[in-house]
Amino acid sequence: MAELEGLEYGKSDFILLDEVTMEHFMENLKLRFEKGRIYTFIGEVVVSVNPYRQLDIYGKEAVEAYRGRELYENPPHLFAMADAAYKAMKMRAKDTCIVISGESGAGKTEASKYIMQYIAAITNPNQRAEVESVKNVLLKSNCVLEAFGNAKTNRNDNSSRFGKYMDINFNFNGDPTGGHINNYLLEKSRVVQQQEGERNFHSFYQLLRGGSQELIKSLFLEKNPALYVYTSEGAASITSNDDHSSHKAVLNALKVIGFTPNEIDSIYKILGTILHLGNLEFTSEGENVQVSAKEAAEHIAVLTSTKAADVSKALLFRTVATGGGEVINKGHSVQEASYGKDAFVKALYERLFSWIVSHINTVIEVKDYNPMLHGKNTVIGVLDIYGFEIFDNNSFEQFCINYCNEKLQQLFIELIMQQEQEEYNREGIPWQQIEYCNNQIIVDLVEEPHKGIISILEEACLGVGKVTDTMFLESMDSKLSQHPHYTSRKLCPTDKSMEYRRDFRIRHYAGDVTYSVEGILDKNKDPLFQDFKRLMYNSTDPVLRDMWPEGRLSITEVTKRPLTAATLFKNSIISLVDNLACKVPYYVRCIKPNEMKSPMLFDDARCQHQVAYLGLLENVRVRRAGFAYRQPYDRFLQRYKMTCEYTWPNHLMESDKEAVEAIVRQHGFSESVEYGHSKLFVRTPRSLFTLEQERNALIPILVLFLQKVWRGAL
Ligand code: AOV
Ligand code: MG
Repeated sequence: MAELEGLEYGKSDFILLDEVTMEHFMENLKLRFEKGRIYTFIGEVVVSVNPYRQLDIYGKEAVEAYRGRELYENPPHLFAMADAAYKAMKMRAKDTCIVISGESGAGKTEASKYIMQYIAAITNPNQRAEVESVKNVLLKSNCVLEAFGNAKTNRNDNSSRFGKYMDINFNFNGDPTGGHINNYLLEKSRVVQQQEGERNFHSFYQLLRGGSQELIKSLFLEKNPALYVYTSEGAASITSNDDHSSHKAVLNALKVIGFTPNEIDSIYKILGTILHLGNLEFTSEGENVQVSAKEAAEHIAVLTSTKAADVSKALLFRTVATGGGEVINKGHSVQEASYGKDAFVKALYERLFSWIVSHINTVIEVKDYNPMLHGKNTVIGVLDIYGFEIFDNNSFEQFCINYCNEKLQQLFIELIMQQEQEEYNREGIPWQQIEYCNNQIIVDLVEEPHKGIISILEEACLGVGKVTDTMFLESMDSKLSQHPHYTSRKLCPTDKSMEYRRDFRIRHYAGDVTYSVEGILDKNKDPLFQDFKRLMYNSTDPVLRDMWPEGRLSITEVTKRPLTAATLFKNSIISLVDNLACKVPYYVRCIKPNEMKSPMLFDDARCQHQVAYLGLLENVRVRRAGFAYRQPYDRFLQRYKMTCEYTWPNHLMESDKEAVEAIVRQHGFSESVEYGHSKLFVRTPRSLFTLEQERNALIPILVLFLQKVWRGAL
């Protein structure tokens, strides 16, 4: 057994605090952070503080120390929790999930990777080739998805700009047999525009800095991100990632996953197309709008396997069906053309990303699984989404991201409370009500049918006539002005035209966020001219064609208006939450220690704010009001029977429960336990530590004794 931590590292479980106050909580959290102990338990929940430096705690030795152990046997660690989730899945055949939450830059994505690495390390001891290959693809998929879905923001150099939920499937042996990735709302507006100091998705810089001369030339590019409109903002900004070496790693990962050389070519051609589109401008001569650089349109045609004339036509004209069924080409204004181009670029990237995810899914999907033959197929799901974020300018994307975090907080509260209550009822132990700060009211503000913000937004987008962003805001003001978590405010005039920039503010569980309504209807409607869809569908590149199936429709058969982006997102998040709610949940609550990405600084106020809104103190209270540890009688007995003369080697009592009572009595901690129907509930883990120590001291004596017995000496 690995050495337990000494007291100089503070309390390894917040349940052991002398008093549950914010002051004591923060003191312990800070002490542990400063001593390099970034993980602390609250029962089974892991609280993690981002160390912003590499710690030597994830290697092979650590894996061995945690493999198959009980949670309290080792210092707190992600591995301890991953092992608990794995054991629950394997031994009890339960689907489990690991939900990682915390604000942007708090360490969620890193945690999810360590958890996956641990699961990969402890499974498939027989090194079966097909299992190894599944594990390899699961691990490599991270690298690819991060390249295409992460970017440097002002809060995090490697910020996830999409939500990811990955199911790993296991067979009855507990070995991974496959998996499935669900991705949620990629922040595609980043492709065409980034805030000051931020970057586009990593994939572009990796290509431009790390791509071979030959590849770059074949895409008609040059190795310099500053030359391209879409990458120039972030060209000079530094990240902790090395774009050059990442390109090689991604290329290798794509190959390992099973993308063919042609498919990999197509991926890079799409990135190249996007960069060329970014540099393309429109000019007008009278009525006539033209593409500024003919060459760019030609390059785009080559890269997308289409004709240059068709590319120009899709960029400059729109095909419309008149009332009489006649089809005409209507020329764009310069503004319409450049708006259309941006929408096309965003769609190209989004579809590329979704196509990559679905391609990975076809490779890792469980094939030929026969439950009659192979036993129950169980799942561990790992959720790593974009964290709560507040920028100087918050828009539609932040609104969606923060709503998603609101939903997960709600799920946490429900499950933690519910789980405890249910277990107490099941075991016949009285339950004591604890007040929790419930954020349901904010969730309702956003998602309630007919009344919530998303419904009002949907209504504004689908309304007849021209509805403006300001009209949407007015509609919200009139419907929500009484809501305690909603405020609308007028800011100062932004320019001489005396137009008012208008915002609304939501009081979120994690803080107040002011959202701008500028462009919000458009982002929600997310329109794209049909002409681009047809252009892509008519490409001779099978990958592109595959991404744009609806381009097959002719102008007169165009489908009815789909649901808007926010409603689609809401539906996907609701089904995600439903899916998580039917699994046994494990939680990692990540905290960001400072805004400077510094390994030294523990910003008390920032940390305390996070502890408060994550509800960690209430979490400790719930666990403490009840019992810190609980174990089925048979398991408890198995482990500690050697420490009691009445139970060693076997007890003669009527039930395991009575035998456990004998152990507890002998060690003098009867006051701190309750006996449930099937489990022993222990109020503080200290009693268990004593038992553990005694057990450890006895093991060598016992081994010696058994050796003598075997040798016939006794
Ligand atoms: P996030 O996933 O929570 O933010 P990350 O997991 O990307 O945050 O962490 C941000 C950065 O902090 C990483 O790139 C590392 O440099 C560092 N870091 C985090 N955890 C560790 C760790 N355990 N050990 C060492 N360094 C770490 V966001 O995706 O923006 O919400 O959307
Ligand atoms: Mg992340």
